[in-house]
Amino acid sequence: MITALAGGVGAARFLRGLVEIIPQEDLTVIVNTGDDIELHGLYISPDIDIIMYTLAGMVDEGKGWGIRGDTFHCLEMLGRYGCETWFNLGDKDLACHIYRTYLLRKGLTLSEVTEKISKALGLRVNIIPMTNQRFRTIIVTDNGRMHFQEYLVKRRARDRVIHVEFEGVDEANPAPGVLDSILNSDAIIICPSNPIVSIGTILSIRKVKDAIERSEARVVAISPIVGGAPIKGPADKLMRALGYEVSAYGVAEYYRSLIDAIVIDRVDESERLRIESLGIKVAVTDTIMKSLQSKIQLAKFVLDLIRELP
Ligand code: FO1
Repeated sequence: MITALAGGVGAARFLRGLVEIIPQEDLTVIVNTGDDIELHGLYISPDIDIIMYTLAGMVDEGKGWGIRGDTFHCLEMLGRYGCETWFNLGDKDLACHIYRTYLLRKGLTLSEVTEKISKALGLRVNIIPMTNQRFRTIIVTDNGRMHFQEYLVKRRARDRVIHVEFEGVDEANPAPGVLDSILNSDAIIICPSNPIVSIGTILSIRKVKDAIERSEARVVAISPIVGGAPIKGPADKLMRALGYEVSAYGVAEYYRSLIDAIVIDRVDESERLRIESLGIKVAVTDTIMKSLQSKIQLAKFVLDLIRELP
């Protein structure tokens, strides 16, 4: 059994390769919900949707989110009614948010809803939100406090980040299945996602971090920072704001108490010795995932590395 900790696009691309080489039933994905947002009366869970759409082969590969070939007629009409349209919700994508919101209002939990939607999309992977409780990532900037999506999408990450807050962290319990999966897995993979706002949110739930520390599973991270910059998204700005070096080394340092090994890109090979000095094994390969072949290759590399770990 394998447990993966995941954010959105980078994680989904890696997992797309992984499900080509292991049975879907053997994989549990614990997904960040700090990015979740309510818009137009609907509950949107972007990272869960990105993972589901990607594994179901429906995602818009170019953007990494949303559904391939989707149209935006509903959003256009919402704009005519004066609603905000900065968050691009496609017509087919909206069906997921409508159904999710309907089920949540009926009293189902986010994990029950996620299971229903992922099964309906034909998936056999166990996709679990990190928590069923309200949890929001708030970015504190020189321009005020704002929801993560407002910082990233509406304001295009242009504000200077001062601090990151996790609203609801003190009350958040892991969703059912999260701790069991961590404690009963042979391996835990930290996907190439934003360390601060995708994986950091999951680890901010004390019981989750404790379970990973206690687990006998081998823990491997894949660096989302390549050549000193994130493959996608604002990880550089957030890492810098929190005092981490924007490098594969900075990622290793962030995960230091949890991981046995880290996979870094060939361009970062020169960081090997510094990372090894933290007591972390380093494995070097190509980590940029453009084609399905490259995703499978990276997944195989990670599985081989896990097998080699003591
Ligand atoms: N990202 C954008 O950059 N612009 C968007 O308009 C946008 C809309 C969107 C709609 C549904 C969805 O599931 C994801 C969407 N994303 C959009 C991606 C999302 O903001 C982030 O990439 C994740 O939250 C970070 O993992």
